[in-house]
Amino acid sequence: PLIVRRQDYRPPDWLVPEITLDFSLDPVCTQVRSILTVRRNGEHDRPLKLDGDDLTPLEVKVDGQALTADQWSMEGGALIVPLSGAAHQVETLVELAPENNSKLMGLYASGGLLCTQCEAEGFRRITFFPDRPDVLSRYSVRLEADRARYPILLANGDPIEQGSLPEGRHWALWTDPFPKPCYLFALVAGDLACNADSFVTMSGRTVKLGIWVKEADLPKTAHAMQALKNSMAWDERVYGREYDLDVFNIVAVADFNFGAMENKGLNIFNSRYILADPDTATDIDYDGVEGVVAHEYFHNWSGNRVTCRDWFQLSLKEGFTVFRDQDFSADMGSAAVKRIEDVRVLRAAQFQEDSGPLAHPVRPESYMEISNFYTATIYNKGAELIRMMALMLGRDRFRAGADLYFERHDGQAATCEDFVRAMEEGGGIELAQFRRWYEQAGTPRVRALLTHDAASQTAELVLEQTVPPTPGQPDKQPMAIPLRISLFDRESGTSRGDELLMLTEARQSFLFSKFAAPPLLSINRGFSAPVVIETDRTQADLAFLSAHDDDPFARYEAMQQLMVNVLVGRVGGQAVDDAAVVAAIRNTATDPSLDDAFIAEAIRLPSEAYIGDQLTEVDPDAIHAARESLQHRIGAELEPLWRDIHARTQANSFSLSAAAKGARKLRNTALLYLCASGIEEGAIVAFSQFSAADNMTERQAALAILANGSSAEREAALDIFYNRYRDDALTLDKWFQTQAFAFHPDTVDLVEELGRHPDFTLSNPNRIRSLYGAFAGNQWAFHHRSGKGYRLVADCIIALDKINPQTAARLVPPLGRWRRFGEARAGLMRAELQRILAQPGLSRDVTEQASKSLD
Ligand code: HT7
Ligand code: ZN
Repeated sequence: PLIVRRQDYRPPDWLVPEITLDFSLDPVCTQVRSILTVRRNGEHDRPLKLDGDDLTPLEVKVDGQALTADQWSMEGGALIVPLSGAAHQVETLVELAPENNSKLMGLYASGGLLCTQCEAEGFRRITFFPDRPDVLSRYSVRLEADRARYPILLANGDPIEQGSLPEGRHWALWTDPFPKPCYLFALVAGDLACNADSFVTMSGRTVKLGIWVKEADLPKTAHAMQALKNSMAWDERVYGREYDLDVFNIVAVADFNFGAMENKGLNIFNSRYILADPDTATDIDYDGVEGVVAHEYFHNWSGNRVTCRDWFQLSLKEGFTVFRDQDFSADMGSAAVKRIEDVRVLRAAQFQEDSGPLAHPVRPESYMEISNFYTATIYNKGAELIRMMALMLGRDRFRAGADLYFERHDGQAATCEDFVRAMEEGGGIELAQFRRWYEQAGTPRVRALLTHDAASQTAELVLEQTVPPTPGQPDKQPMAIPLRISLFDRESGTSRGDELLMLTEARQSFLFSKFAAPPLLSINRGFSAPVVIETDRTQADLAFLSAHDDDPFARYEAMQQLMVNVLVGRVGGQAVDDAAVVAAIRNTATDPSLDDAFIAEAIRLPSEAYIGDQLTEVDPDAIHAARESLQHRIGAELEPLWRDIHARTQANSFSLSAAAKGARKLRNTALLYLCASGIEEGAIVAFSQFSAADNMTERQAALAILANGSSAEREAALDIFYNRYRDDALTLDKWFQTQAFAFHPDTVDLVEELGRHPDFTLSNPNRIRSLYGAFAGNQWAFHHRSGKGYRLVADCIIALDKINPQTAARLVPPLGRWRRFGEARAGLMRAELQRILAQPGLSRDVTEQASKSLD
């Protein structure tokens, strides 16, 4: 398959300033007539090339004249039309069968609706068009459909007119005044109910807001609507960005390849990021709704008004928008806890990616299939790059840089370089070396050694950085790494405050004066840079920081490191004492100055995968055993404390306040430790929380704890849960997911069985992710020494590739981590990758992921 390279970028040969689309909608046969106003771009004699995927032109006209078959040609799905003049009107007609579109790209049917997904290259499955983000057009869209089946007809922009037609059909006309790339095109037709509201913008315009769902789901849309209004106000307050159309619509659909899509004025969402009520959504789900609604809304400026020149610039919109949504969520709740959660996600997904065969820079150099590049590196590491620039600039100068970026590039398709230059010029900073973050893949490692000289009363901090080799990049240059540090006095437990050090060399030394006694180093506070820090701090040092560090992230980090040291030591066969861990947990859990949410984060054990990431070779069984045994010890040693906390955090009524959410988080952690302690009535306590809970956060946590064991309560709870939610797809996903995540010796067999369950289907990506996605993230179960876990996931990839290659390709990376798992497992994993690659007719999506994973 063809490789697309960043270096080969060339401006489009033809521009399309205007497009008129006419849809006659029907699930079996939809007709799409499009009229493109095309304009030659520069001096050349190249023909017009209109991308197409699985399309057959039924008519081709130029300036109103039908072309004969010899006046156009097809080239790999694209329509080639030689044109003589500087500007023409080109008209095509195609037919689509949305009902048969299982790839969920282009126009497809979901739960009785017709809807679209065009990013990255779905528009070419709807009509012939130059499907690239630097071709911006004004859209006028007419939709026609059966009124009884599709009473609501939505498209981008503002509604202009609507009317009735014979034979029970009706039509609606929408126009979007803002030129946009075709990946932002959208339409929805269906029987939908609306949660209608409004927002008055900073200049006094009233915007009509609509969240469109199935009638029965309307009561579950309140949280999303509030999140939307909060996002609109936040973008005005923090970035001075106002919404620009008269309407903003969101539609929730059940079958969706991703989280959501920021189509101009018509966002389309995976229903799991819209629907929430206490009975079915956990606090994490509620936060997900808020974060994704904000993310898609913020794209209106960072992505839509200023879009990407080409897909290598994807992080321009995604990294910046993730940064914006993280900052928004931090403002809406606890900034400290949000930062901890974001770093946990970064480490779990992006650090893993960066250290494996699929590592790539934030601005990649090449791809086979762009859908494979919607990665944690583009999104989450991309957001960290923006965060580092914001830190180096400070709030006001960062805002000046962002203002310049939006003003300078409004209505344009821009590059990452444009963004960095705007930060340099608007913010007054030089970022030459910093640009390496966009170019070099791999997570930098920083070794920090602090020494003290009593005679001169100075402390010297020596920092050494290395950036590991990654595919195609064997040698790396030093990065510009902003590190927030602080030096603590061991006697008083206080520090002189925060300092920002810029590490730019491979090795650099920093001198600090007036330290009569050796201070203690707190480094990468707030996780100021996405790096791995190595220090020689002792367990006593870490325990000290876990009690005294005034930076919440650093305090959390000290706790984590304390635990990691014990676990890694034990996996390596050392008899490491855990007394410091138990004491630090007791200390943290009883510190009245800390809030419940922070305590829950700080006292939680690192995941099995994270422990594996610290080792040169991962032994999933040894890691599982070590972690379980430490969990048991913490549970048993502090059993009365867990009972107290579990009782104290019980609420009388449900609330979504930060305090109530924090209390639930801590209550679930207390239940986990209490059950891990080995008390006889553990399963009964968990079952009673499961039964009495008035909310999904406590119910699912109790179910997950029971699912780890083999009690009678386990079966009872799973049955109750299934029977209660069997008709609610999003909640039934939790039933599959909880079992796939379970630390149970039989998980691998159970997942095999669940794959044959009548409620399991390969046609719904949420269901696939809840079973196979969750299972592949369960290190102990997935890496079952039999290799059965690998076979199950590979079977799923092979079957799914024929239906939905994009979702299939997302299951490949866990198999690609074979280098880290010892010879026996590596051999089994490689064999599955080879089996996948040997399948006839394999998609480009899976081919790219599997072949790179074997390299
Ligand atoms: N910008 C959106 C990306 C997206 C997507 C990409 C590939 C295939 C399907 C997709 N659905 C949505 C999501 C976002 O980042 O906001
Ligand atoms: Zn996005």
